[in-house]
Order: sequence, then C-alpha cells, then structure tokens
Amino acid sequence: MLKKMILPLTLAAAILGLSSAVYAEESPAEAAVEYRQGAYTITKTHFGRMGAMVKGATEFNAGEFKKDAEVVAMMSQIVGRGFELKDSITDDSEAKPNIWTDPEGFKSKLEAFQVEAANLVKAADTGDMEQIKPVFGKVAETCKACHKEYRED
Ligand code: ASC
Repeated sequence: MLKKMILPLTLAAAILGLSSAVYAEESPAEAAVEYRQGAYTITKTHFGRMGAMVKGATEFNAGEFKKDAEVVAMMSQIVGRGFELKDSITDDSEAKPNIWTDPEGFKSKLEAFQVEAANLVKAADTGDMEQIKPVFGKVAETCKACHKEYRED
C-alpha cells in the first residue's frame, strides 16, 4: 500500500514544485519595479520613435507622431502609480530612495512631464515639425530632470 503511493506522491510533489516555480509569487516591490519598467519601456519606445522623426532619422509622419505623443502623454499619467509602494527598490531597480523622502519634489517633476507631454499632443495636432520640435525638446528636458535627481545612472 505504502509502496503504491510512492509514485503518485512523487509525481504530485514534482507537479507542485514545478507549478510553484512557474507561478512564483513576486514580492510587492518586485511587482512595482516591473510595473514601472513596463511603463517606461513603452514610454521610451514611443518617445524614441518621435525622436527619430525630430532628428530626421526617419521620415516625419504627422499621424504616427500624434499617436506616439498620445501614448507618451497617457504613460505620463500612469507611471506614478508604479511608485505608490514606499521604498519599492530591488536589485533590478534604478529608483533612488529620495523618491519617497522627497515626495513633493518627485511629484513636481512628474507633473512637469505630464504638462509637457500634453503640450506635445497639442503641438502634434498642428502637423508642423517646426512647432513640434521645441515642445519635444521640453518633454525630453522633463525626462532628464527627473532622472537626474531620482534615478541611479
Ligand atoms: C529617451 C530615454 C530617456 C529620455 C531622455 C530625454 O529616449 O530613454 O530617458 O529619452 O534621454 O532626454
């Protein structure tokens, strides 16, 4: 009887072990870091597409530019959610602790990004690269300003 149980029990243990490895629970901090990195990856992708058009590395397409600007503006409203968990820093993270010790400063940098990203959508509506270019530069400055204080290089 006991012997008969060895195989099924071993199998059951193996399956449980496997599934707990596959569905390993992330810590809340790991989940927050992944959320932020996902949001910033999307932001960077669309910001990069616009940057290539601004530089003339790819041909300017007003419709695509507008869509990219809209995604960046949307992400600017979302990324802050990824910092809600206090001190959510892992080995993977480049976030600096002052995000949570200087929340007002961090918030003002985030809001500057939101304002300029929304302005870029308006500029994109003109379809005029001459009007878009300076506003794109302003958005880039808000990225840099926040990274300078709140991201490890
Ligand atoms: C990017 C990227 C940033 C910003 C910043 C703008 O494409 O990854 O962090 O633009 O360099 O100045």
